[in-house]
Order: sequence, then structure tokens, then C-alpha cells
Amino acid sequence: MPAQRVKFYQTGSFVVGNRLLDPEHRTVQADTHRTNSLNSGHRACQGCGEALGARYALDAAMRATDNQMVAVNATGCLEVFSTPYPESSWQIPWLHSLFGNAPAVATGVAAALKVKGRADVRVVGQGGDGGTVDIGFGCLSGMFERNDDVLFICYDNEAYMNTGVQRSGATPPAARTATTPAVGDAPGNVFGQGKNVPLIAMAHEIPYVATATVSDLHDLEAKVRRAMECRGARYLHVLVPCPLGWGSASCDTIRVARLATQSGLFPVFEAEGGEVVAVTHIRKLVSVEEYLRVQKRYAHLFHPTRRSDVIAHIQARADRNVRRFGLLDTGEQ
Ligand SMILES: Cc1ncc(C[n+]2csc(CCOP(=O)(O)OP(=O)(O)O)c2C)c(N)n1
Ligand code: SF4
Ligand SMILES: [Mg+2]
Repeated sequence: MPAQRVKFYQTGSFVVGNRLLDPEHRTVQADTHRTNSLNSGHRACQGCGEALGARYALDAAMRATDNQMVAVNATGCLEVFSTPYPESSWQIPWLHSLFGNAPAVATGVAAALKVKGRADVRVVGQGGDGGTVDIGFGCLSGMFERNDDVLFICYDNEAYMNTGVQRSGATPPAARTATTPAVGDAPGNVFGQGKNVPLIAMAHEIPYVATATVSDLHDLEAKVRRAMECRGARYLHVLVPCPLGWGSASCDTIRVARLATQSGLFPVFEAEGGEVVAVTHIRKLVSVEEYLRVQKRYAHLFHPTRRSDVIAHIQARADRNVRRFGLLDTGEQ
């Protein structure tokens, strides 16, 4: 029997996991020559998953492109906290688009680079779930169906955080937001609405679609690297907890993201040409209740009376993901 390879999950920067890895397997963040694409000094809340995810993703993209990259950013928290005019925390070529047209602007940048014969310069578009799933969706679908040479990254914090936590098409059922209050028989966001953009992206049969979370930053970097190895339209959907909107502790961002994956509520996978090619299996299955309990946006499911019916409904959704993606299957990952 070959010795089992040790997998280090906490490999963020200078922690022990990184130091024990071979240099070529260490994270981009562990490299003192990383770009620091999103530099310190920005105004994100403490524990912001979006800031963490964007920093890792764009530093990985810069490494993968030998620093030949332009980023286009939709309006949203990521843009607002990083770029209060006349200051900016971005240390890369970076354009701010409108809320709803980042994929189209990124396509335009890619087309301009093509005309200039600069195939070496790559384009990344990025936005929140509102900018991606809702208002920017038409532009995104167009970018997909034309197979434009852009990697689009959605940082999914499951609501419109920048404007005060309003529901988006990615807000999960039963979650409380400013527009889905915790009142009535069916409190919070309704069941049976919203959309799953990773699956919709797969339906466009684009070269690469993947999901990731900030609970496995090494995996996030690897997926960005893989995406930059491909040409054409690529989509990366990253779950990024928002302490302010989710009512979770700032120090719990990684933990909450991990509970989302370990409960099956957020499946982590890769797809090529519309087919799932890899799945990150659940290491230790947890109930959805463990995930819900650490977030005040679900507090109404436990107080003043326990809503076992709603919790069971959410559990059924997680169970369906486990079945659909084979999240508990054993074997090679
Ligand atoms: C056409 C238009 N409508 C509304 C707004 C106001 N607005 C700016 S950002 C935002 C929400 C952003 O939500 P999301 O894309 O999920 O990003 P987050 O802030 O959550 O990271 C809204 C409604 C706008 N800028 N433009
Ligand atoms: S509101 Fe949420 S997404 Fe916005 S900066 Fe704060 S933690 Fe980040
Ligand atoms: Mg959002």
C-alpha cells in the first residue's frame, strides 16, 4: 500500500501547512513575491470573506499570467471598500464597470487586447452575486455563449451587501435579509426561487466552471490556476461569508464557509465542457443545523420556537446536493 498523502487544509500563508509542503505546492500567498493585488488599507469589514477570496484569487491569477492581467470589477462591496476615490487598494490594472455590465466590459477589454495582438494579456471579470446572478446575468450569459476569453469570478455572499443586505437570486431559502424579513408562517426568503449559476454556466458548455470557498484557499488558488490554463469563457463561483449580512462572528468566516461545504449545502466541484470532472468530497458530514445556528440570519428558525419543518426542508436541499454531486463517495478525488 502506498503511504497516504497528507493533505494540509490550513495552508493560507506562513502557517505550518505551507512550511511542510514542497515549495512548488505552497500557496501563492506564501510567496513573498506575491503581487498583493488587493493590498492592505481597504475598508472591508473585519472577517470579510469577499476581501479574502478576491485577494487569493487575483494573486493566483497574476501568478498564472506572469503578471499580464487586467481585472474588471462590478459595483458592489468589493469595489466600494477597495476604491474610495481617490484612493485604491488595487495594485494591478483594474477597471470599475457598472453594477450590471462587468462581463460585457471584460469582453470588450479582451476584444481590444486581441485587436492589439496582445494574446499574452489575460482578462478577469469579477463581481458579487447581485452583479452576477441578477443584474449582470444577461451580459454573463452572452459572454458564455460567445465563449469570450474571460475568467469571470462571482464572490457569492448571498445578498446585496453593499446597499444594506437585500435579497439576491443567490440568497438561500429562509435567510433573513432586509427585503425578506423574518415574519409570518414562512419567515425569511422563500423556497423555490433563485438560481444556481454554476449549473447554468455548465449548461452553456463553456470550457471551465468551478466552485470554491474561502475555507479551502489552496483549492481556490488551484482553480484559478486551472482556469487560466484554458482559453475561452470560464466561470468561478466562490462562497464568501459576510459577517455583517450573515450575522456571523468575524472570526468565524472560514468556519462558516467550511460548514457550508461539510453540510452539503455548497457543493465544491469542477466541470469542463458542461460535465462535472472533479468533486471535493465531504470529510466530515455535519447537519445543516450546525451551519444555520452560527448565523443570525437564521436565528428565527430557532427562536422563539424551533422551526423543525423549515430546517428539515433545508436539510433535504443539502441531501439532494450530496446525491447529485456524489459528495460522500469514496475513491480518488
Ligand atoms: C443599476 C444599479 N442599480 C443599483 C445599484 C446600487 N447597488 C450598488 S452595489 C449593489 C448591490 C451589490 O450586491 P452584490 O453584487 O451581491 O455585491 P456585494 O456588495 O454583496 O459584494 C446595488 C444594489 C447600482 N449601482 N446600479
Ligand atoms: S458588508 Fe460583507 S461583503 Fe461587504 S465589506 Fe462587510 S463583510 Fe465584506
Ligand atoms: Mg452579494
